[in-house]
Amino acid sequence: MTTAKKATCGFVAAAAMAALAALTIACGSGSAGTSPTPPPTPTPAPSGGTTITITSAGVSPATITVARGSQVTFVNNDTQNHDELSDPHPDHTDCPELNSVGFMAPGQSRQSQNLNTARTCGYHDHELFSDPRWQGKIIIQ
Ligand SMILES: [Cu+2]
Repeated sequence: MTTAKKATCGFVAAAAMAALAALTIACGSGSAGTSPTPPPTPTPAPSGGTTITITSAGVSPATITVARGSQVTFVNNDTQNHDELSDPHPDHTDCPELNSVGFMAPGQSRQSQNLNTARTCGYHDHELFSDPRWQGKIIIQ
């Protein structure tokens, strides 16, 4: 039943009948030296307005608009810990991409995952969820 399929590659087809050893030389075994997944490049300060800063006054800006595919960076410049997660509390299911932010000690910054879906994502401080200072909205366009 399995008669054909020997000539999947022109080169092998020419040399084929010679030896079974040719089978070990797989046609498309492209063992190039390049890795298909480069390591994530650290972006210390996104210039496109995707940074949300937390101070004792609250999150700023409380509403931010970003392009689809963006990541937002939260910077905790407050003197206390913050734990920013997607609405709704306590399930955090609206925008799971935000849940990679999470806990930040003072001075720490954290990034969301790619925000690929056009929608509005609310977030809150999980441990201080009733305080509107730590709540905001990310509008993804
Ligand atoms: Cu919560």
